[in-house]
Amino acid sequence: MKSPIEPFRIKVVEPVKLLDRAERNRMIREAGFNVFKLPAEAIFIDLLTDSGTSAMSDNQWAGMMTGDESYAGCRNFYHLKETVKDIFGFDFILPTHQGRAAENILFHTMAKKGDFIPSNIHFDTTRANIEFIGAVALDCVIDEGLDPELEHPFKGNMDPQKLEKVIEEHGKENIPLVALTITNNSGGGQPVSMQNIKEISQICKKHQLKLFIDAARFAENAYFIKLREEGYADKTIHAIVKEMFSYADGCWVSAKKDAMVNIGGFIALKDGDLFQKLQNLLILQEGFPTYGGLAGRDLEAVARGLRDVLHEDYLKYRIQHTAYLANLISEAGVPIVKPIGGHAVYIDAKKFLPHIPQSKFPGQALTVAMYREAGIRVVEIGSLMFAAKDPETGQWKYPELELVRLAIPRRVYTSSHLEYVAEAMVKIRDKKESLKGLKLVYEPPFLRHFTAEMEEID
Ligand code: P71
Repeated sequence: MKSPIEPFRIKVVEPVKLLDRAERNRMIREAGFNVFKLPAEAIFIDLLTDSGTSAMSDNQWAGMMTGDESYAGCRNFYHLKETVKDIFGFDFILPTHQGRAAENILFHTMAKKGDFIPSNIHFDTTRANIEFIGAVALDCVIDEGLDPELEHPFKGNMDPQKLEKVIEEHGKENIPLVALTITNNSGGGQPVSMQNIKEISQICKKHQLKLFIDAARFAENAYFIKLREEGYADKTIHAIVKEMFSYADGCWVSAKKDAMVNIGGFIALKDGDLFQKLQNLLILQEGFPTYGGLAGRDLEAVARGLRDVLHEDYLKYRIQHTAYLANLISEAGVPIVKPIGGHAVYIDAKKFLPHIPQSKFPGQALTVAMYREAGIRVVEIGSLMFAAKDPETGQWKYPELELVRLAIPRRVYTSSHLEYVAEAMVKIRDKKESLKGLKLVYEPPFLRHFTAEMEEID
């Protein structure tokens, strides 16, 4: 596969430095073999997340200088409101400082203890916000979406029958809203089809339920619809996005992904009464409704980023860029999740390192090896992140999937950076039997992957 051509040129550069091997060994040891504890300056290529790590365009940076920092009614809010109306079709918008703040406000206002909230797969922060109020987050993705090797064009789809069953079992009065995560991050960045959005929306309408979209990667999803779904090849991304959201009552957005800003988020919706209710909590927790936890300049960068991301040449490059890395890794015989998602490549660590059992964290062993070998930071999405002790038996339960995610920041790394990452993978492949498992020496009570400390097992 040829490397895709970047549809931009580089105007500002940020130096990155590769520490030598001895220093990398020292750094990872001092970090307790936890890459979240590494200082970013010790990293050469950072694929920890695509969230808030993108490069803004000259147009976005120029917009930052037009920030109106008035407490109430700043012009950038009106620009963002108009942009959201034009792209998503929603009349009401509430800015938040990032995605999880939008989730907190939405679920605290709409849901209560004992409620049920179905989604294809809830992202971690969504699930945590739902569980925090005592409600239950239910994943209803199609069965194909749970098999890492199966090829399916829309593995992020929700199973309509699973949704109907949830409604029948728990009662529509206990379901404040149905959610759809596009693209489906926890399922490998897989898209949801237009047909599926439409079908889920029809089920919601039939039961008078509200449908909300977790739209962090809405443009990547729209591009997959254009590529893979019949009838959309000749439509613009703008038209596809408009149609996607026409089936929903609202959405929440972490603008740190497809809106290509370093911080920001929002809720957008149709219903004016619900907007009023959400606004009360927004004022309490985030700020006045025309800035909601952001500076005027940040609002402007979001408004401009939402337009930038609709450019088809950008999206074509974006999806090909991710696929370029995925194909290089896959051709080297390293097992990856298929088909290739929008924002990241996921490696199947259980299959790649069969000599390390899940109790010794094979995903984390590979994560450590990537840093040691080449100064690359990736993230484990496996037993370190998700294994839980059964409260009754005291036995550890390990997740089905043991993945390592290589998330690609937008407009930041060139194809030669990606080739360097793939070369590091090849070197690790050739000595994979020598990779060691790990044991925990410090473990916090929840979200342990962020602060846990480990040691290597000889
Ligand atoms: C990602 C993140 C960011 C992250 C979050 C938690 C731990 C590590 C990294 C954030 C998402 C997301 C979706 C679909 C809502 C949020 C929260 N993803 N929905 O993938 O992917 O947004 O980070 O702005 O609060 O690395 P927020």
